[in-house]
Amino acid sequence: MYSTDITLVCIPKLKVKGPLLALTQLQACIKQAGFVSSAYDFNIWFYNKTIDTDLNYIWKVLDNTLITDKIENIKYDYIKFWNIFFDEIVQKDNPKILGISAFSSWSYPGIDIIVEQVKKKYPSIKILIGGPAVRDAPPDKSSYGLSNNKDYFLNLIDKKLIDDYICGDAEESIVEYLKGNRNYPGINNFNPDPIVDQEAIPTPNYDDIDMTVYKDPHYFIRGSRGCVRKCAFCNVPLIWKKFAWRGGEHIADEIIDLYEKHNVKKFYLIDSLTNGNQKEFMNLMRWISQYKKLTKAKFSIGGQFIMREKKQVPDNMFKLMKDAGYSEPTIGIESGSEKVRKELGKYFSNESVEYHLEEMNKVGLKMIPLFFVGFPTETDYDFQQSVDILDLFAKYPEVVRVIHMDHPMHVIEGTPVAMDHARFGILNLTNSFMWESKHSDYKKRIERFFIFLDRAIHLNLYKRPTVSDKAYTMINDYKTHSNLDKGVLQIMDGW
Ligand code: B12
Ligand code: SF4
Repeated sequence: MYSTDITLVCIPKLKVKGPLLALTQLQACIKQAGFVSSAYDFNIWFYNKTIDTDLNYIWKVLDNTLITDKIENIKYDYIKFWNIFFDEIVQKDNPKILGISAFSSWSYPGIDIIVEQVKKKYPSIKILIGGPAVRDAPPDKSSYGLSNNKDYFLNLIDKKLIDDYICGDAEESIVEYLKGNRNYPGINNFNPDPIVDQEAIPTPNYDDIDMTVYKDPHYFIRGSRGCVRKCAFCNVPLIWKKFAWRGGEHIADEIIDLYEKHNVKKFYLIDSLTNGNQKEFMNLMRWISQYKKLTKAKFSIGGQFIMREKKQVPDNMFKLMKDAGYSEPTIGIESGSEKVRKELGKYFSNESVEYHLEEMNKVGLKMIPLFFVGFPTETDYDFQQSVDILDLFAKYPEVVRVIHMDHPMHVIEGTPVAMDHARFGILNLTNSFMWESKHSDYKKRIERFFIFLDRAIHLNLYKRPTVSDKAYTMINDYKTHSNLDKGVLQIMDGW
């Protein structure tokens, strides 16, 4: 009887723009090693089945049913849909192993239900879990109330709800796992080896994926892992100790290969920063723009980009980005204060911000600037500089349509700010959002958050509905304090 060695699935709640890269990337590695595998996106399947039903509310940006204990409210339906989905897979593929991708702690409520169902209905199928959430440091305590992330996976093993887990990038370890090598770094332990040769990883395999079920299909590409900077608030250097990259030509070949096979319209580079290696970034832009010139191919590329000082920027970079279709990079500006930017680990000046806006405007590029308020050293004066710099962005409406800010400063486990409270002046930390410094407490940071965004709304740089549910939680949190600021309350009333 036909049987796959492993069937991979990703689960809600994810965006519905394409399958997680992990599915197609791991598929390619598994198939290259000669094993039989398949991959399915339960997220989009469930979305398409429920979006026109009474359950459509679970997909709203602000709804947290799928990512918290509230999943209990829809457990009956969730189980029903999962069983229809998985029964079909079992009939078709008869998998020996089910591999589930745990994307973040948002995946835990779904995992809890799925593993119980699979173990009940199909006890002979082994369950393997991997993904960015399988780490010793908690990804996001606040969303699931866990104090130790490791325990989540160890408990699942103890309860025999899963058989194994893999921590870290798994392009190599999943193949070793399938070969029966359980002693490989990262398999059932939290000490994976980094993948040094990024170019040895094959092109993602989309053979099993029906991209027509996505409304605005994106194909994800991995150009690099890790980062060249070590910003005090960020966990990327913690997850990937060394920056590892692929050559620009190598990435371009993959993009072109996928484009020619699947007529792709939108690519998204998942790199934490696409221009970490500036030479290879320029090569990538050059190859893609030349290809486009020769073939008249039309596709866009998205991704995250770091700003540098003007003198470090190659002359023709903006033009090449435009020609390559990398037309709206996301850029971490973080603060309007150069002092705070330096303290948090970003070293570009406001002059450089203006230079980027000007040059991008000239060639017709856009950008999505990222900001946050309340870095521990941010004084009232620094905060005012953040509010003021919005005027600069508003001067370039063709470049900046929207700025992005989800929540005030969040002290993530394992990051420099979390490891060295004294250096950053962090006091009385209750949780990642609730702590004090000489310059702010949680209440003040909520005020700054709303004042900043209110100014952005006035300048047509921000639209309320795109914010995550955290902002609304903060309104409730704010109202538990005394001495509330009338102006801020007024802003909140408008939300
Ligand atoms: C793209 C992205 C998103 C997109 C997702 C797009 C989509 N299609 O849904 C969006 C914007 C929606 C998003 C949202 C969030 N994200 Co995000 N995101 C990323 C990003 C930039 C890339 C992910 C990716 O595709 N990587 C490439 C693939 C190949 O790598 P991978 O997914 O890690 O998979 C590898 C391994 O994990 C493993 N693996 C994966 N699945 C499986 C399955 C099995 C069985 C096995 C064995 C192994 C395995 O092997 C893969 C190959 O090496 C990463 C950071 C990064 N640079 O990787 C953050 C990241 C994954 N996100 C993160 C977080 C916290 C979130 C949010 C919770 C943020 C928030 N508060 O809103 C949400 C939660 C979303 C959710 N649904 O759970 C964290 C996760 C941290 C953690 N340890 O949990 C990361 C690492 C960012 C960070 N610096 O902290 N994200
Ligand atoms: S915030 Fe961006 S630039 Fe800074 S360390 Fe994280 S990924 Fe790198």
